Amino acid sequence: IFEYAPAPESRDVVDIRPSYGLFINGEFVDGSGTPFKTVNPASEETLAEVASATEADVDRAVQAARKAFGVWSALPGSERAKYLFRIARIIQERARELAVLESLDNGKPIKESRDVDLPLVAAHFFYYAGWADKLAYAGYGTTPLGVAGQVIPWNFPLLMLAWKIAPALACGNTVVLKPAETTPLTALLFAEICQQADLPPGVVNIVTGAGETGAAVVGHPDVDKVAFTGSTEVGRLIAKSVAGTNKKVTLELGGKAANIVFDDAAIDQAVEGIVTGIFFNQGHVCCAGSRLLVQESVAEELLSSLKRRLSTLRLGDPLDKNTDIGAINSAAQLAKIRELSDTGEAEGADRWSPACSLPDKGFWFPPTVFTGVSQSHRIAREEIFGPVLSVLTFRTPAEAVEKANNTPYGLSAGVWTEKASRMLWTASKLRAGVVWSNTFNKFDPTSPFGGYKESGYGREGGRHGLEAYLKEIS
Ligand code: TXE
Repeated sequence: IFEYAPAPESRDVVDIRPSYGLFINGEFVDGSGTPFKTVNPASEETLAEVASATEADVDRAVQAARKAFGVWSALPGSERAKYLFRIARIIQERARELAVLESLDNGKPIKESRDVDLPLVAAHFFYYAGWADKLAYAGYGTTPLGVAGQVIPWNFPLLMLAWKIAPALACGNTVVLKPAETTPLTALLFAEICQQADLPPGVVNIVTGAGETGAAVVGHPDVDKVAFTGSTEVGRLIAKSVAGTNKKVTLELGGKAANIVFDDAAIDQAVEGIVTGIFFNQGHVCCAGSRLLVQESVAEELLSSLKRRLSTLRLGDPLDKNTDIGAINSAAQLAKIRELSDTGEAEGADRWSPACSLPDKGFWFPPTVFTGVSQSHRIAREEIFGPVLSVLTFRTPAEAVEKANNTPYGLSAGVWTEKASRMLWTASKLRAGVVWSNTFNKFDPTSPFGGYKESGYGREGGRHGLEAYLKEIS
């Protein structure tokens, strides 16, 4: 750890209200449930009190969305595009405010919310705005589904909102979206942006609350499409609850991605990719490269280089522009990371973290590497969703593929090699929705994203992401 001068971003760029209502039919209204508090995970201070939507509130939101569907779906695609372009531009104009609020509510470093999340959020609205008047050429039907019920997690609050809302609106659907209970604030600021863009009332509705609110959205009989990103457990519940209905469903669930490093890889480049793969966003990433599979002959060299690199990471205040590792999003998530890491040690793996002091207040976990991990260990099988890397070794490409695929998940993977033939062979054998080659955690609105096996089904992003929001071609 080396010395550096703190460079804090100003918290004053964002005006956080003491309390927030639900956003229904273009207005902020009271919720009927007991309001809840959202806290800054880096300090545990309360940021705001937020309304909780009951089943009756969700019903009001769905009715508003249903009514707005008539108007919105009847607009020519070029008119819908204008609104989406306007929203995209306002997001760019207010990017600093949104990034600071995202870091305050989520705990992620400002350099990530500012340089990764916000540019991608705007890019999704620009990208799907571009599709709105070209759907007929895409080879899909051009008829929207109706009202989309969307439930999102806390790891990329605004980006997950963009993944869900931008394609839904471009295709002519209206939405009722429920943000996660630990990170509702940027979705509520987005609601203000919808007002600023003069979006017709009811096209976007935001209902805040816990799991019960999410269940009410998903279970509402007048919702035509369900889009969920979150845990595999809740994904299963949702799949069961919509079984037998006509609702179209996409589920984006957990992961346990392998990041495979072959002996001919550019080691320094691979080290950067491993760091990005698992320590980006504190490892709160469904496609995180949480299992490093390294070829035995280069394992020692790679690990010592990785440990050196980890010793330069700065953990601390998410609003400091130098910070690489921010806070864990909640006490519950911290408890889960601790529990699984302790299991790693108890099952015999070797634990290592760079010297780093953790702040007294807030939820923190140091970057952690486990070596000597075997495939049966819980830390090799279960999603930790934190800054914890499990290292396994392999001797042959076939063994690498066998280990990489030995997981109930199948969201993503990374392959590091200078040989194109090896890259292509390995990628073709991996059962994962995304395979990155000599890079990791690269996202782009033009690329489809989604899982195999217990990582869910359906694709979001790119041209494929439109399919989820349109009726099949008849
Ligand atoms: O997820 P939940 P949690 C994984 C990760 C993490 C674990 C638990 O491993 O440690 O899940 O996180 C709403 N019907 N991922 O508990 O509960 C909930 O309010 C409808 C991976 O936060 O799945 C929130 O808005 N909705 C993941 C959203 O679902 C319900 C991202 C996600 O919360 C509901 C997050 C219900 N019955 C966690 N119960 C990824 N794929 O990126 C809860 N919700």
